[in-house]
Amino acid sequence: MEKKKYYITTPIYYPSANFHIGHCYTTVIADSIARYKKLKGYDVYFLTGSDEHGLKIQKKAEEKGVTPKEYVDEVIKNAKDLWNSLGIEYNRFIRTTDEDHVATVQKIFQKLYDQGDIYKGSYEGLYCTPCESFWTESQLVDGKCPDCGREVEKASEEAYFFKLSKYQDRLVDYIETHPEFIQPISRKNEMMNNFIKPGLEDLCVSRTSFTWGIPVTFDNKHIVYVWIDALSNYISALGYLSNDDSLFKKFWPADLQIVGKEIVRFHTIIWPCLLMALDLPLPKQIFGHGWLVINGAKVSKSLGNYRDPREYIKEYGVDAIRYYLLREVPFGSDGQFSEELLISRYNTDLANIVGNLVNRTLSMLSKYFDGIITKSYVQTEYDEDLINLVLSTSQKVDDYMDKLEISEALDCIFEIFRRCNKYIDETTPWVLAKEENKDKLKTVLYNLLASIRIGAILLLPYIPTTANEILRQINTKKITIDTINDFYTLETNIIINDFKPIFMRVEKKHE
Ligand code: ME8
Repeated sequence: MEKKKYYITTPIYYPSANFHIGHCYTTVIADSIARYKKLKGYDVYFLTGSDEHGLKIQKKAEEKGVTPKEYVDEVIKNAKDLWNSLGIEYNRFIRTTDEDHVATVQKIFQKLYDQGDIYKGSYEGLYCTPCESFWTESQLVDGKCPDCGREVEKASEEAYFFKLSKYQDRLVDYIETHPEFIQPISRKNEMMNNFIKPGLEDLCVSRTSFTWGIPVTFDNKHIVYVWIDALSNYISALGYLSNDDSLFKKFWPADLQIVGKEIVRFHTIIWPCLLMALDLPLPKQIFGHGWLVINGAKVSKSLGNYRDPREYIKEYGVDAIRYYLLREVPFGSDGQFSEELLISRYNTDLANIVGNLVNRTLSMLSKYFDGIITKSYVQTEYDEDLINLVLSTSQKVDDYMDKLEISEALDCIFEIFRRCNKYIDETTPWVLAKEENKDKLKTVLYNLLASIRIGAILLLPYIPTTANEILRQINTKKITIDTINDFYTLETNIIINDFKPIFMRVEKKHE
């Protein structure tokens, strides 16, 4: 039987500066969902990338005395290094400077022009002559240019426009008949009431005032401006309008497109209208998540209020960061990021609950049975409750993941480890050892390891390094999802591998 397919995307981020913890947030979440789907047997395509054109990048490069391409190449090298150290398993990292993307964007622009959805007009805006930039009223700071603080003046330039207004009724109809399209639901209401229903204006899709962009083939003093270039990445990456569009045929429409709440608007208005104009199906869901904030302010490039995420990974380990991003903030809401909270999550959940449990259990097995896993027929009165909880977890995780309640799914898996710690308190293995009650002791240690094995498999999508290390220490070969419905799958007469605590409690290392 052909595997079910799943296509998931993150936004493509601006490489005007190195990626920060906010970019890590979206990407780690998408990666965990992709890994979860793979674990469940789906054929997954996971796309992320970078949005490399535009005046801001052109200016940054000029300031540094390099070409825009040289400038972004450096940032992208760091970004790929960051994704690598965060364990991001993407299928493709698309760059809008990639040749195939450029070619597809040019074909899309041409097609829309040929069919009358793009037309020539003039763009009116507030222009800062020294910066050669157009601004909107709301972008100005104290009525002046937000970049240099100088006066701006009304100006107009020739530009191409996309007929967004033509698709308004179809868009309203689609959103109303597809309640799952924009999630969470609050964002759907906001889009409908604040932006769509008041009326859509045609969108300016080209510029002549700067050059760092994709040239319009039929009028090459124009470059494609922002959204047609950026949004098309989700289909150009799969080979849309190219010689080989097999990936496109297989994976489009996307199952899930994750974006931060500030760009929901572009993804739920411009993007669907563009797809309608291209006569393509719409993605099944756009999910707009909340922001990570530090001391009340959004983590952002322009504020620069953050440290390089690679430093956190070096100090606390990759899974401390992944776990924090996945667990701390309910998906959809805003949430705090701070080193104190990161350390506290690390110590209470990772070190105390999981780390301690695995280490205590393996130490006891090593001490009492030379590290050999065995089983006996003697039972304890606490087994049934433990086993029931462990075996019921996978379904609960699936239910949460279906609703993208990732923090809740993780908490539910941790319930296994918390229950195991309670089981140790209930059965007191050290007392069983003293009483030479070896059969009962075997049962207790087997049940603990069997539960830890299942918990570790369930953890694979979220904190894969830790989950794999636990499975390695136990030395089990039963590590696939189809082995977790039978509690007794854990092998006997195997010797556990060398082990050491997976997490050591940490103190803050940085002011
Ligand atoms: O908007 N909290 O790029 P960008 C959570 N190139 N997520 C955050 C965040 C924060 N504080 N800060 C950033 C762009 N993000 C465009 C997108 S898509 C076709 C084009 C994440 O570099 C979040 O996913 O400004 C947000 O939407 C994205 O980074 C913005 O990245």
